[in-house]
Amino acid sequence: MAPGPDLLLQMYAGMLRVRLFEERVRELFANGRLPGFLHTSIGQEACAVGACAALRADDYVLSTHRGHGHLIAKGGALRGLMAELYGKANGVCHGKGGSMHLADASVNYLGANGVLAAGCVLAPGVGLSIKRRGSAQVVVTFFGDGAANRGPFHEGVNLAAVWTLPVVFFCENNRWASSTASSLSAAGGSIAARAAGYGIPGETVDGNDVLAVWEATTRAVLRARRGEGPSLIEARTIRWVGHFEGDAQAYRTKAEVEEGRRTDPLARLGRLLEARQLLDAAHAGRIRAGVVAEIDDAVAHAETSPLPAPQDALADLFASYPWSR
Ligand SMILES: Cc1ncc(C[n+]2csc(CCOP(=O)(O)OP(=O)(O)O)c2C)c(N)n1
Repeated sequence: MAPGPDLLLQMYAGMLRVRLFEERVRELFANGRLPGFLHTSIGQEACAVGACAALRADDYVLSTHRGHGHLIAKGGALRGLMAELYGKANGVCHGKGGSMHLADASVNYLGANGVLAAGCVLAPGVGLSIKRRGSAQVVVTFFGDGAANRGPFHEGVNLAAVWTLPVVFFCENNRWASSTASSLSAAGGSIAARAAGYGIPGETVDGNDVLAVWEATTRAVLRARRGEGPSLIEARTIRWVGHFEGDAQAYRTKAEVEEGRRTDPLARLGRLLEARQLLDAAHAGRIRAGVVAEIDDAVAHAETSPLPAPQDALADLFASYPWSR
């Protein structure tokens, strides 16, 4: 099982899109253009992109407080996402969700979530819906290593296993839950190993290797589509930036961030593509220019978009049914 040239290039462009989007968002936030609170996933792009590349368009994703990359990787348009971060009326949630409560039903992105591990208990519900409709869809729920220490993680995995639901539990282990080291808070030394307690497959992968992430997720997705139930993936990665924008990161060493940069998932895939003669500097430059133009367009669109009207404050509080595929 190996991705072909088109998929490799697609993953490269996808990681670059997430990276450059989030770098721009950090800049905009620092310049006071974006309201609210912001968590970015710079350094962790291989997780979102590798996992989502293993999905079909009609599969579902549940995300976290660090969810911009998951939405971009699931195919979300940058205009709607950026406008949402600006709190503007034509954002994906009409400016009422913001960074931590994004949702975009047009790409079956069922939502970022400010409540840690909430996606782990929402996912069995999505999985049950898939199963009852007799569809071959799958849901991937992303969560952090910190979230894996909360009760909802265990409840969700247990229920999905008992009911043989098509769920992929995808843990992005970036070593930290805010300022608490995973090594001090997660018993057993391995989150993937917790799968054994529920009788499902658990796998640890290098979360900075997009191919490894894609392969592990593809295995889990195929198993789910065959009706064999859930899997747990633990992708080990490194976030290069603070837990939130403005975090002084006094709890960790510079060496860790340097390690992250040395294992940069984007540069790593770039080297592989070059070695296979699928990418050269000119081609990489064109991909980058295309992504930058897309981000410039999203910023211009967001800047010129209106704020939500006060009289619409109570609109969209409840979803109409059926609201998605
Ligand atoms: C139920 C709950 N408890 C506490 C918090 C506060 N909080 C926000 S992010 C975070 C750390 C999350 O760590 P992890 O799950 O590893 O994800 P990461 O931030 O590393 O992506 C905490 C404790 C919360 N949002 N929800």
